[in-house]
Amino acid sequence: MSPHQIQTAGQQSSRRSWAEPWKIKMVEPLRMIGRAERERALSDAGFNTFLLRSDDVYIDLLTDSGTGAMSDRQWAGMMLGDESYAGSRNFYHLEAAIQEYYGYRHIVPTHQGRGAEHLISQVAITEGQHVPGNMYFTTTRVHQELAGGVFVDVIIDEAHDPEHLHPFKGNIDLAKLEALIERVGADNIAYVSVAGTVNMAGGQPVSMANIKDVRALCTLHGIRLFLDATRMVENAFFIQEREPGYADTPIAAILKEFCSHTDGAWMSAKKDNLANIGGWLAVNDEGLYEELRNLVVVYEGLHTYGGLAGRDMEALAIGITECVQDDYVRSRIGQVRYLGDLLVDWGIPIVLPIGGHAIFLDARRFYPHLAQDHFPAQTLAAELYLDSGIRSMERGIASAGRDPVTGEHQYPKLELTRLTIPRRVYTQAHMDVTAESIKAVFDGRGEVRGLRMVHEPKYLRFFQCRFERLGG
Ligand code: PM9
Repeated sequence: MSPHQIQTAGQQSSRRSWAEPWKIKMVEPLRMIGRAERERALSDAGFNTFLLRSDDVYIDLLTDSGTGAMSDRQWAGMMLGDESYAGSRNFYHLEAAIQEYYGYRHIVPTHQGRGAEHLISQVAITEGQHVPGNMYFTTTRVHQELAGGVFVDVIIDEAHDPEHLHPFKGNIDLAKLEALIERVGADNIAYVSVAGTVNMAGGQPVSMANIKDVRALCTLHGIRLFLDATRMVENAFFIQEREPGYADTPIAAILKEFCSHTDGAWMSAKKDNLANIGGWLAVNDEGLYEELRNLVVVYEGLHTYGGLAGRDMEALAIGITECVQDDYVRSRIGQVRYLGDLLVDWGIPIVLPIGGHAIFLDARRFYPHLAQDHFPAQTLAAELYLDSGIRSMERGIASAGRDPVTGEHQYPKLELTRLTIPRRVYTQAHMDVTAESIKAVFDGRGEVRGLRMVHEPKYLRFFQCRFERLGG
């Protein structure tokens, strides 16, 4: 473990390397286009990496969402798809897997995470109610706002500091939550929205102690507590590693214990669950389930498929059993750390501690001469693509969008460029190539000018907005 990493409960004194608990059976060729073609591709994409064609990308670290490699068992499961409109047997496999590993009673499948966010927001939020959460996430917040909710950030302050080494930077600040309850009243709080891990903070975990405290506070005030379980398996790994008393508890058991402190969860199954598409909602309350099961037929599909093919549900059910295996999670996070450690050793500013799914470059420290209005994190993503064809994602001012009341840009403290590691896809050599390209961009940082936004869509603007280089 390198010196910038925090001390952990189960830390080994002698070096023992991790290796992936799988071998490669099928490969997909990669193509690297030349610098002049990359210039053209980036300009055609309006300097937005979401608008690049994947054929023009070399190593794709845009997202870990739906980009993982499925196992031979998952592919075999695809052949067992029961494509009946109603009551597909694959739904019952999925339901059983979620019940076994996450522990919730009732399951509603959705086409992906935001389908689930839409349903829970429509059912659980009344116009004007507040929704406290541990930092915003783009799609989560937009659905809460479209349902009339007002998102309130109640994460601990350390989460907004990219250099702070707090072991659980995803924790909810109990004092902030209590102050909100005091100010608006428990009836004006739709639910508490807790994500494990916290994507926008750098993939930072929530501790078991914190979720228990939040649970107790919610119970005291009669407020529901829902979990964004998208990367909760990775969160469980950090609890095992860092929280006293969990070093010998399997990740699967930690996951189930954590979920038991919440009333339900929504899920983008394209991440932890190792599926290329899919999502789900899970709740314990019978009445709430009845409402969700009814609404899903309006927006997604019947309650036994929710927008998914039978074969996708089968692959997802198998992915759930695979993603909670300790050796798999250790190697997955080990690969993220491998990349992060290289960058730290070379003095490149990243969010610490290194999180679960990605390395987040700190664009403020990378380009201290660029104002936030000039989109430093977007600029960095563009420069990295130009250098090597590696695709990353902006997680700063463009992602934060505008304040729904004032219409002004929201200025997040964190201005980050995310290098997201797909699951079971790239090798250590790809991480080396990535780190070397970042180093080259870092060495040329002084000459870089920023961007200005020239096209801005109304919703989730970061996906489709376009930029031009400042100064032409
Ligand atoms: N996250 C990501 O790349 C997909 C694109 S949004 C930039 O990080 C959380 C914590 C997520 C998430 C998606 C969703 C929505 C909910 N919660 O993409 O609709 O990270 O399946 O899930 C993305 P879907």
